[in-house]
Amino acid sequence: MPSSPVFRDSSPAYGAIRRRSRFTYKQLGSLASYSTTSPLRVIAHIDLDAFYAQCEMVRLGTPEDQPLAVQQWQGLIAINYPARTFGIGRHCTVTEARKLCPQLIAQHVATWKEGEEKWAYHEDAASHIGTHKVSLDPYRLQSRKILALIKDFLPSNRQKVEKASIDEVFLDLSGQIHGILLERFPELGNPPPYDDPSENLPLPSITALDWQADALVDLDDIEAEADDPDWDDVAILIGSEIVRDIRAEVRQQLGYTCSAGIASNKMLSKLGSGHKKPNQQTVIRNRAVQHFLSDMKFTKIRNLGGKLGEQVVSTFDTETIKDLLEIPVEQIKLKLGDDTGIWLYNTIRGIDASEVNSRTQIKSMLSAKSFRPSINNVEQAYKWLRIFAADIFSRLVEEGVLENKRRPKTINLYHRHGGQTRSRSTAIPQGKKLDEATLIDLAKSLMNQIASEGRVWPCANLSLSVGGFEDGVVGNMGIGAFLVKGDEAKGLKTQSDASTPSSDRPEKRRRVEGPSIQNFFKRDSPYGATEDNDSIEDADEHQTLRSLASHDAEDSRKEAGETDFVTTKSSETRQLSITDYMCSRCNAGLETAEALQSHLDWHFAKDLQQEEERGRPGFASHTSVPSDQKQKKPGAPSSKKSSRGSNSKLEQGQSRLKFG
Ligand code: TTP
Ligand code: CA
Ligand code: CA
Repeated sequence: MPSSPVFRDSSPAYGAIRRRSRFTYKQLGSLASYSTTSPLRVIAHIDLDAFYAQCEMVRLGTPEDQPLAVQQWQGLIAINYPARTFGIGRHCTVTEARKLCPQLIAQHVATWKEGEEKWAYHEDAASHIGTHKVSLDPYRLQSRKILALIKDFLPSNRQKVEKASIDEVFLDLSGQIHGILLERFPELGNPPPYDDPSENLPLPSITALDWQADALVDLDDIEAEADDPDWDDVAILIGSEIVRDIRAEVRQQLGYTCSAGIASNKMLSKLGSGHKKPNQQTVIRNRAVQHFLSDMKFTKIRNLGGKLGEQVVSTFDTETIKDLLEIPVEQIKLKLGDDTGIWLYNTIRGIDASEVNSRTQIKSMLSAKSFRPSINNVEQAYKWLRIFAADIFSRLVEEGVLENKRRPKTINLYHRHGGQTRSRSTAIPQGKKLDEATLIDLAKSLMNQIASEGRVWPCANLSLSVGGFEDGVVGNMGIGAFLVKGDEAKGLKTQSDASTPSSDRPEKRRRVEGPSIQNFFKRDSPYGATEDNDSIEDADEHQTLRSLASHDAEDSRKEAGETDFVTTKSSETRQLSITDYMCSRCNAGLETAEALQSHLDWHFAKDLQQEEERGRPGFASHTSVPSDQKQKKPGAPSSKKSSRGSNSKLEQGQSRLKFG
């Protein structure tokens, strides 16, 4: 039977069902206020294609079809799509990659050379792992430019943009779409019948939507494709138009291609952006969600890639969403606890009410290096501390430390010797302008304190971090403070709040915890409560672990934005497959024991950093603080020391696990 809209409208049987929208006036209104429960909500996730590789291509003016990979020591950390057609992946060494594709350009990442003041692209960097440290500054810079362009593209009062990692953002387009809907469909502006907002809207006055070249996920019920669209379809279509325009703008202005997902929430949009790559966007309409999810492994969902996902697999003995859908919520709650259970139950049904969080303030910065071979004296350590300080200071300058916009309160040094880790931290003097020399002096003095304990050499890892960021003091802002308007004025309000005596206020205010599921993730993975991780500029309190890390060797991947990252190569004598070593905390697969150790160092340093930021004395789950150090003298630097005993959590990850 033909089912044209005309036919249905004229048929009493259909007409009765379909004359009005499934959505109410009230729900339409909730779109304007970015309500996370609005059924018309539209969220987009944009992820840059082969990001570091594209950065190098743009910088070098490389032709589009030229295979190019970004090299870090002997490994590859980003591979452009032309190079991928040769079978080159992150698992390849440079040598292997060149065999697969002799015309490959392997561009080494920029490095800080021991003793130099600034990072640079050094021709011979790959052979100097001992004296160079990776700099990701060039990529951060591009990342910032892209983010700024995306923001600028959106109406100034509608910029709900969350930076989720160095190469991805979430956009909540709801407010903007609400405006466009009212413009295009003036009938929506009419008052509801009987002035009752719970009345259903009229159906959209169009029957066919033009999705252009978007990858459209099939509907749950294929036959339903012939049905008239409802307002959620129209809203998501407008969302996909906006995203298409943004992508074109990024391409045109800055030369980058990206992929995107458009859906009703963050989880789905993120899955969407990875669905078709490169340079494509995928739309997941509400009516297509079940179909989209049903054949998927739930470990692909953000937050389920790591330890939690593994727990779910072993608890319910399945990897598929389809199987999990059969399990009653009570049973899931029983096994995983109420919060996690409910979260999982909703998630596999495509339900996710998490907010797109547009705060973009950094919470901490970390600069670190794992030494192979280890370093043996304080002079060598100083050389690295100078580089760390320069690295951190250059990022502080970008954060506006010179203008006193924001400044860190504490500095922390983490040191590893053998199985033992030590950390010292101290306050950064607040009275005077913060400069690089001050950071170096503080770092050296922390180093001296650690060294004075004896038995600290050889040292296998040093990490320097600053944290406890505070907004600048209004009184110091000079005349500029009187010449502000709009958003800036709002910013100032925050600053003056922050300058009240309780120095922790801004951080505290942001630390409004969501349900305890958030805490579960915090402990579970370095990527925190979202899939994302080490977002460098967006330190979201809900994702405490996503702070600023500029690691070295294997560690730059942590800025990538993926839960299930693979490590880069660190040694030429690699025999084990990439997943031979698993991190017990986040399930990352590491290829060598050293890489795993570096990775664990990273967790450890991040944990310490967080504890410092929270001002909590304890660190029970990961370290044992010697009793003589538990009592901290007022004003004395805090000190932490731990040894990874057999009962230590970190030790577990060192066991060798075989996965295929
Ligand atoms: P991804 O977004 O995971 O990957 P990608 O942008 O290279 O490729 P895709 O087109 O599939 O999105 O990571 C972003 C950048 O982070 C990547 O270009 C390099 C860096 N990175 C690492 O350094 N190591 C890693 O293991 C991963 C996964 C990423
Ligand atoms: Ca990417
Ligand atoms: Ca990414």
